Amino acid sequence: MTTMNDSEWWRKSVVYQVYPKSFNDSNDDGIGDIPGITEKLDYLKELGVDIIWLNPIYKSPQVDNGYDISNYREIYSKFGTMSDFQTLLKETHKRKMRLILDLVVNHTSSEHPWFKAAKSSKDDPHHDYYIWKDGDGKKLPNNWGSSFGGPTWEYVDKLGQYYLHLFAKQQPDLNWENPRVRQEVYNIMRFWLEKGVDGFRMDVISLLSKDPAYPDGPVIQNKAYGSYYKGAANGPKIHDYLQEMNREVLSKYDIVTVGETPHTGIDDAVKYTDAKRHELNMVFHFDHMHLDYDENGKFSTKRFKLSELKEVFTRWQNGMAQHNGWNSLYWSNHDQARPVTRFGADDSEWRTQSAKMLGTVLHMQQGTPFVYQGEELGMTNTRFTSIEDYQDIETKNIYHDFMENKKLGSDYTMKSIYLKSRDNARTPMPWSQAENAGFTKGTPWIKLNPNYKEINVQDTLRDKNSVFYYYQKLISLRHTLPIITNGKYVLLDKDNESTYSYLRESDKQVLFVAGNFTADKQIVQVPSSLREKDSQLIISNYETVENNNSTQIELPPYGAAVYLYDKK
Ligand code: TEU
Ligand code: CA
Repeated sequence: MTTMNDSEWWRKSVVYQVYPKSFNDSNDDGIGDIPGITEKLDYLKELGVDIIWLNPIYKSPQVDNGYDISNYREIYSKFGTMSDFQTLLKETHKRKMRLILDLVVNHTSSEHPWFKAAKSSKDDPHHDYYIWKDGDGKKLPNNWGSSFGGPTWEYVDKLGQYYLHLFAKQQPDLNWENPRVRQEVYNIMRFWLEKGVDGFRMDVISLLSKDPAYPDGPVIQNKAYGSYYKGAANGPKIHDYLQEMNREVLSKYDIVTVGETPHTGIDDAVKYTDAKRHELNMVFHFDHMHLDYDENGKFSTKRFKLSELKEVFTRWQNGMAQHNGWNSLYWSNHDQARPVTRFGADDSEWRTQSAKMLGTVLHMQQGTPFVYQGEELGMTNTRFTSIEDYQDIETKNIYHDFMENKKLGSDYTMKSIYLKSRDNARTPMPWSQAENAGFTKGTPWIKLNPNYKEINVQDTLRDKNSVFYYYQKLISLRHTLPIITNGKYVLLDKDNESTYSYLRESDKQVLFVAGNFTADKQIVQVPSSLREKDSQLIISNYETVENNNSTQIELPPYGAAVYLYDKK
C-alpha cells in the first residue's frame, strides 16, 4: 500500500502540460512564447492545476521542436528571454502553483558546441561526450533504426567514424558512460533548480545507458532497421546513473521528477519509482499508447480494445502500489493524438460527454494526473488534407516511408497520419472564435484546428456544463478526497468491452467509478458488497444516475459516475 507524507505533495497534485510553441503568442510572430504563458496563468489557476510542465524552452534549431538543444542555459529566442522566464516562474509561484521543465539529456542538438567540437577531431576533449564507432561508411555498426526513420548511425567521413542518434541525425546521443558528461548534466540541472524550478520531466530517460556490445535489435513493425530498445532501454547502468543524479542533485531540493521511459515494463518502472531506491518520483509508461499500434507501428488505423485498456491500467495500478511505486496518469501529450478522437467520440453529439467520461476514469485512479493543453476543452484531432500542412519531423518521415517504401497509398497514409500524427496535439490552443482563435494576430507556425469556432476557451468558460468545469471538479476532488490518492484499486467486470468500472478502497470508504465507452445506454452492476448501502454521487456527466440502494446503475451514452460509500 502506498503511504504518503507531506513532502510528497506531488502525490495529490495535478499537472498541466504546456507546449509553449502552441499555447499563446504574445508578440504576434505566429509562435507561442513565455510571456504568452504568463498571460494565461489565471486560466490555469482557475482550472485548479498544481504544477505546470513546459516542453523544452531552451535554445534550439527546432529540428524536433526543441528536443534538439544547442544551449541548455539560454532561452530559445522566439520564446522570449531569461527575464521573461523568471517572470513566469515568479507569477506561477505567486499563484501557489509549481513549474517543472523538460530535461532532455539523452541527446543534444548537433548544433551544440560540445558536438561541434566532438566532430572536429577524435582528439578533442569533447569527442567522447558522444558515442562513436569506427567504420568505413558502408557497413553500419549495427542494425538499429531511428525513431524518426533511417539508421541510428551517421557517418563522419573526416573521422572515419559513425555517431549514434536514436532520434534525428541532428540529435546525437550523449555518452553517459563519460563521468564528465554526467557532471555537465548535473550542473545544468543545478542552474535551473537554483532559479527555483520545481522539478523536471526527463525525456527518454530510460535510454541513457546503452548495452556496450551494441547488439543488433529485432526487426519489428515492418521496419527497415532493428529496434534499439533491447540495446538501449533500461540499460545496464541506468539505475546507477539515476541514483547518482539523485544523490548529487535531486535529493538536495524539494522537487518532483517524472521520467519518460519508453519500452519500460512494471519491473523496471518500480526500480525507477520505488521511493526507497532514491531515483525518480514517477514515470510515463506507454503500454496504453501502444494498444492501437499495428504491424506498421504507431501510424495505424487500428482502434484500441477496451478490455486491453483496462488490463493495462489495472496492471499498472496494482503493480506500482504493491512495490511502493507511483503512477503518472495521462491520456495524451505533445506526442500523442487527442483522447476524444483516439479513445472517445469526436463527433459533435458525444464529444464533450466522452471527454468527461475519459477524464473521470483516469482522474479517479491512483497516481498523478497530467492534463495536456486543450484536453480540458475536449479538443479533437485535426484533419489536414495536405502533408504540407504537417510540421512534425516524425509525421513527414512516416509519410515518405509509407508512400515510397511501403507503398501504402495516399488514402491509407493520410488517414493513419490524421489518426496518429503528433501535430494533432500541436495545433494552437484555441482561446476564442476570433481570427486564429485568438492564439496570434500573426501567421501561426502551424495551421489551427478549423473547429476552433466550436471548441475554444472563451465559449467553454461561459458554459457551466463544459469539459473545463468538469475537469475543474475532478481536480478539486483529488484535492479533497484522500481516498483518490491512497485508496486501493480493484477492477470490476474486466471482460466487459463497453464499460470500465473499478473501486478505490480505504479502511473507511469505498469509491465506485464507472464509465461507458459507447454511444449506447449500458447497465453496470453494483458490487454485491455495496448493494443496499447508501451512496453519495460525487460526480457525473449526467444528472440522472442515482444509485441509492440499487443493485445496478444505468449509464447513458458515454456516461460516467462516481459514488462514495462509507464503510460502517
Ligand atoms: O519522445 C520519446 C519517444 O518515445 C517518442 O519517440 C515517442 O515514442 C514518439 O514520439 C511517439 O510517436 C520524447 C519526446 O516526448 C518527443 O517529443 C521527442 O521527439 C523525443 O523524445 C526525442 O527527444
Ligand atoms: Ca511569439
